[in-house]
Amino acid sequence: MNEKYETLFKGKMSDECFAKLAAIDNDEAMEFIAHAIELCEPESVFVADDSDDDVAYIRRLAIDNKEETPLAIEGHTVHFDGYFDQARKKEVTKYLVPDGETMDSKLNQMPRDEGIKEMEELQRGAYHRRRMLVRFFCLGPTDTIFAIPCLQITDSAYVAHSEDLLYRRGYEAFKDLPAGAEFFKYRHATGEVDERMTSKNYELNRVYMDYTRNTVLSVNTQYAGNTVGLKKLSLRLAIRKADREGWLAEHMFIMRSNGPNGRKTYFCGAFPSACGKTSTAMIPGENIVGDDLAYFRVIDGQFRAANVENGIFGIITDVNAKDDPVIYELLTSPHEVIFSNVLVKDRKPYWLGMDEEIPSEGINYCGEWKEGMTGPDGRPTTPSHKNARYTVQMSDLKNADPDWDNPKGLPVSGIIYGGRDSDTSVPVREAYSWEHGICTMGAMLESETTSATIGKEGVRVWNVMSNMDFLSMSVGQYINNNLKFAADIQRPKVFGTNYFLKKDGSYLNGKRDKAVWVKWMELRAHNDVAALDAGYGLIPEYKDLKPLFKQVLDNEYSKQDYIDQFTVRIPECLAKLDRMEDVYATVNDTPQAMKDEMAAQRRRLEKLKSEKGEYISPFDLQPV
Ligand code: SPV
Ligand code: MN
Repeated sequence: MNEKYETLFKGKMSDECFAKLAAIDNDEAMEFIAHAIELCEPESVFVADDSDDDVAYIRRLAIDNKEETPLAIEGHTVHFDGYFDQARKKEVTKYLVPDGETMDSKLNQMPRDEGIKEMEELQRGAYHRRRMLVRFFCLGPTDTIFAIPCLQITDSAYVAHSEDLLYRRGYEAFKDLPAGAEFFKYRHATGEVDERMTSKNYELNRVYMDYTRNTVLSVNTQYAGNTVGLKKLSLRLAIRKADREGWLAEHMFIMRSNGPNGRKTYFCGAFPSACGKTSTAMIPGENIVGDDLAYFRVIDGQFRAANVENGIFGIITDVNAKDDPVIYELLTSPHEVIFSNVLVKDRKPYWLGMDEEIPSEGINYCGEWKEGMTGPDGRPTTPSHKNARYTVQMSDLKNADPDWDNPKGLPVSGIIYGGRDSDTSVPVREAYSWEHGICTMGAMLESETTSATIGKEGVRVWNVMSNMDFLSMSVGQYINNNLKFAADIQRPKVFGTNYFLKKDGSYLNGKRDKAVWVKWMELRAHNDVAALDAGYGLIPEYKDLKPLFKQVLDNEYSKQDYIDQFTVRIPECLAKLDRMEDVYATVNDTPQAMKDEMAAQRRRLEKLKSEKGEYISPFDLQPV
């Protein structure tokens, strides 16, 4: 190791920690760590390896630092983010673009020099009287083609603890890293804190992606979506890396559906926040591989997906014993769980939709809370935040697929794009082809806004493959990468779902109906049942759904329910096409395939309309 680093490191850390760095001795990593010390001026530095002792130290530190507080059940802690720091913040999340480079104008960006200067000013001295933590992790299964080594620097033990639950350990992999090998790195600083250990200067929250250096810098925030480097900060870097190398990085769950005679069928699904993503990945009787991020590669002539993560950072709102039994049990028994932004009373966590009486006072994201209280912005408050979450590890999930860490990933039979609308799309439909699915389901995905992104709720927004917030290239290029991927092998079928159709203001489907849609997709993936041509995709026949409702939910599925749910709503489908044509008119590089698929969809829907009217019962459609 070069002498300058050696002197600097030895002055800030124990001999043991120094030895851990000396065993790595990667110039780029050492330079990044040295710069963080010089800039942020920590009182001391702790370097963790992959040992259980180091992981336990971080867990304890989160409690000693008062970033987490133990709850009554063993292994449970609660963490609070600041009142104004309850979700990702798009406005302050920017790409740093170097001189001479350009980026698509739809992406939030600023000149690199300016961004680095601002970030360094905000982070200068930010670790005063604090301990800097140096952590090594791995995205994807370690020592595989999927693996991306990552180096995280932070002064937040909550961030490092969350990463221990959510990601695979990566110190050993760093020791073996060849010089010049690519890795991702992050530097997060909490900034000045208030008495609740949340950032005082939340208006100076910044998240800057220095993508030409595979680096993300963030400051004055605790919320995991802004601080946990390996989650959404990495996804943006991974999308660019995948583009350079010819694979795909997606905002998708991976799950296994169990078909007839022990058949295992894997699905990946992209659902914008709060559209039923985790609950689809967690359907009782099926198996989860991962709930948020997937990398796709062609391996041995197969389309395969690996879980990027090792755990779940899930929305806790509406998790209850009836709707999400597996998660609910995990959250109410002794396992390692970090609850965030729930209500705590007498060391017990409470959240909206848990199906239990919620106390009228306690500690929550507002501090000391009482029913009827307004927040510092004058807005009404809730007992727990709608975006309150839990963090748990895969190995604690009873329904984890034993093969979830397969070094080759898992073979994908279907991709699901899950939108949210009350009046347009049927609960489940299948695309005619990969191109049709990517263009009219993935690239036309829409959802009503929810609490996971700060801003107005309840507005229908376009969200390409549910990856819009994380695109680090133009929309056209990203869609094209999806269209081109794995073109010379058999690709998965593509499906679209919508769990949120309404009639007279009430939902047309129960929360558990998604279990039936998944079973139908499983049968379709193997061409076991026929389907009806609805002009914008293929939909189930009543005769196939009726026995599935009986088998999966023990429900009698009525013809009327089927008609209400699967009527083809031509005016609404055409209105959606109008919206999408307007949207894509503003995209500079809309792929020709996208224009062709939209035009063909319009022709099919117009033809159906002229033959059968505006609202077509599924009983009037032909099987294909
Ligand atoms: C999402 O909002 O899509 C999440 C949570 O998975 S966050 O970490 O905020 O991105
Ligand atoms: Mn997500």
